[in-house]
Amino acid sequence: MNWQQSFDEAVEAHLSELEQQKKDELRLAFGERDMVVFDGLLPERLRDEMQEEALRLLRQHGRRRELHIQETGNTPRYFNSAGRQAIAEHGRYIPAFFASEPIKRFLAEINAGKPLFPVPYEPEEYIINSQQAMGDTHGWHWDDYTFALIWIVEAPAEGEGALVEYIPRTEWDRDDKANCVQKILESHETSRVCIPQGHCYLMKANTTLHRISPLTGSSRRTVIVFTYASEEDFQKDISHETMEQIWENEIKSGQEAIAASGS
Ligand SMILES: O=C(O)CCC(=O)C(=O)O
Ligand SMILES: [Fe+2]
Repeated sequence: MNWQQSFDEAVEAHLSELEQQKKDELRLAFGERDMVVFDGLLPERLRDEMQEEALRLLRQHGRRRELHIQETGNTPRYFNSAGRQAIAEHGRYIPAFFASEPIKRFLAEINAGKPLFPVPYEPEEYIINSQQAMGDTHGWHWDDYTFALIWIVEAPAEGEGALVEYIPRTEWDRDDKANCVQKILESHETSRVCIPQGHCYLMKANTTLHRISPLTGSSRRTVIVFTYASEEDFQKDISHETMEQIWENEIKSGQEAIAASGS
């Protein structure tokens, strides 16, 4: 049995023990808010190994990001980050999680039976982000693809900010980049939640305006971001300006590596 098969077998056995009532609750909550927080997605051993892997990859391959993104009204991105390429090369658990069929099937159940697909754009498959300096924040934005599954590896201490703030069922008006975020903030109420370590949340991130508020203390908040596409995403012409700005050098060097290998 190869690594992916043994990972999937352990996940499948674990998820088969989850009660139908729990799954129904998650589906209803996601249907209402396009966002749901839960835990117990992985058996404890895999959860701990994946979290340790994320911290190791962040230590060894993390890079500082400090920029503002024009497409979302100049909102800030201040955090440390390890990208998809480094994770794919040096990680085992995170790539296996992303490719796991039992996990995708489980997420599809939460999504009222509609399937989730791997994104057709490698740099967005999975990323590790970490707010670790005072003021670090992942500013207001929408994602390019429909679904984000975010795994909390380190949660901020209570009262130290770094909350998930979100406004579901909102549209990214790319024809009004300068004001699109501000207009929504002024006309909608913001929900906010602190998500504990080892928990995760599923969000319809392309139609939910969201941010991680500034870290106000000395604790850290570290996450693994997994991105999945909906069937509709494949009918759209999705651009990747935000990712390309945050990951400019890595994406270029990845393309160079592909060009050099002749594929
Ligand atoms: O850190 C989080 O919980 C969200 C990250 C996020 O929104 C993103 O990477 O697009
Ligand atoms: Fe996002």
